[in-house]
Amino acid sequence: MIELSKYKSETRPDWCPGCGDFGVLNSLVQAVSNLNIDPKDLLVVSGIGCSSNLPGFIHAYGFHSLHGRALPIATGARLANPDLKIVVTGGDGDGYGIGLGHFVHAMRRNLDLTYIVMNNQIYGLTTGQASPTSSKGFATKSTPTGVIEEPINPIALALISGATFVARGFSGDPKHLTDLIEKGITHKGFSLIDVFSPCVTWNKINTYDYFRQKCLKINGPEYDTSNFDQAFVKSREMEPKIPIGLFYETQRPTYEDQDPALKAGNPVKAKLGPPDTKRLLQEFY
Ligand SMILES: Cc1ncc(C[n+]2csc(CCOP(=O)(O)OP(=O)(O)O)c2C)c(N)n1
Ligand code: SF4
Ligand SMILES: [Mg+2]
Repeated sequence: MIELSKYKSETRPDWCPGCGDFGVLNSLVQAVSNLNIDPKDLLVVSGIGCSSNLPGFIHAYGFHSLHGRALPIATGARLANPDLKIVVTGGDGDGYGIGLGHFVHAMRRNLDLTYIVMNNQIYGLTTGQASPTSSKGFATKSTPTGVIEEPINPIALALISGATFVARGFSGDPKHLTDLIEKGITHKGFSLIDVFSPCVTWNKINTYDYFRQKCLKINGPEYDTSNFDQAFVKSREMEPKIPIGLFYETQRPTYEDQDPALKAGNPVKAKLGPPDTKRLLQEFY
């Protein structure tokens, strides 16, 4: 286990006191420490939002990118250096709104990425507009008479899009969340960990108390995490309780395993020098 202090950033989190994202950061740090992942071997990529500020608050490689574009950046990093552990972090607006297309494509490709979405069901950074996971009827700054649309179900969407590890946690239960993050990072392939991470400033409905009463852990011998159909049924449960835990895990080849360009080895470790023009020309004969 690597000491927790090794991941301590010089930048202190600028989140509101009590923000759920603190619990996610702590769980992530605990998970990488438990897994002995040295900061030099870890890259944390994000988009834009309160939650997307996270890479600044952990001592590792970091990339705070553009709104909704964390997954394409992480894809590039993954293909450039398949030896890195890559964790992608962001919010529900970032990943399930503007970045939704990238989310679906990353899952069908089964890139070896761990995607942690701090789902507070609101746009926190921009001061409280409805997000794609805001509940129907929720009155926000942008929906004063209540949200009209049905919310996105990220768990169901991940399952049908080909994610090979699909889980949901709650930032108010850091031990459980740490375990899910550890399993997600260890899993080879695309891992989604959707996390209920309350925004204490702009969402007065989906609070810590609300989730403490509402969440129920998936467990018991009757639940088989390799059973896709059972996971899909579970993903649609919202009443009377919302399941948290590991919904589904399976193995299939990753994009990196199949990419012909990577057969020659890790690109960042390739020898630099003039191109082998003879070999390149031979390809055209
Ligand atoms: C292209 C683009 N569109 C819109 C914005 C404005 N913007 C910044 S963060 C954000 C939403 C943040 O919500 P979420 O991803 O849920 O993160 P949270 O702040 O809730 O953690 C928006 C709309 C932007 N920065 N860039
Ligand atoms: S506005 Fe909400 S999401 Fe943003 S830091 Fe504050 S509590 Fe967290
Ligand atoms: Mg949000």
